[in-house]
Amino acid sequence: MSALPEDLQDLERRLVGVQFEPRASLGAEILGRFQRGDTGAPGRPPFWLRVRGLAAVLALVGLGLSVFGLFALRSPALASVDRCCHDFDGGGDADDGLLILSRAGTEVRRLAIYEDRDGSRSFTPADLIRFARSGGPSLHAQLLPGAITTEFCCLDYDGGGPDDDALLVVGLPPDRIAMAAIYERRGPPGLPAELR
Ligand SMILES: [Ca+2]
Ligand SMILES: [Ca+2]
Ligand SMILES: [Ca+2]
Repeated sequence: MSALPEDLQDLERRLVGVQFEPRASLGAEILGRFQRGDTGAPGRPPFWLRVRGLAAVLALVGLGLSVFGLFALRSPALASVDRCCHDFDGGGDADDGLLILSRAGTEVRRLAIYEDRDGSRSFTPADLIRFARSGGPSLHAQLLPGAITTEFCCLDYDGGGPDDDALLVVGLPPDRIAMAAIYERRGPPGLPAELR
């Protein structure tokens, strides 16, 4: 075995004497990375980055749902109208209100007339329904002598926007209503084209 040259022998001794010891702060550094969720695994984004990505996806989904909800709420399919107060029943006091649920500007789904008992000038639980119907116009009481037919014009009763609707009420004073329907007023008073 040939002996190493003098200069290489010195280098060998120094290499043998080298000892690898972790620095005192290494444990804390590793623990810190773990607590931050940084696995350091190659080819995989850090945990916090994945959480951020998930949050972004959820935010986008939420935004989509919100926009959908907004469109659903703003859907022009149905409109509700609450008009108060007039003397619809002929009793003498302007204490009656009209409720209508309709396809905006067209078909009337529900129509009701209430007495605004609490004076709120809107339909509230304290009020009394005097007349209610679903679907098309129909007679709810026999046309007794003394029935009064009154036209109220013109307001936006169907929720279509313009104040172009008339309300026709057959009242039995002082507080009964036999029939109520609305129609679009086109031209001078006369027979309505279509009661709704
Ligand atoms: Ca009344
Ligand atoms: Ca009320
Ligand atoms: Ca209308």
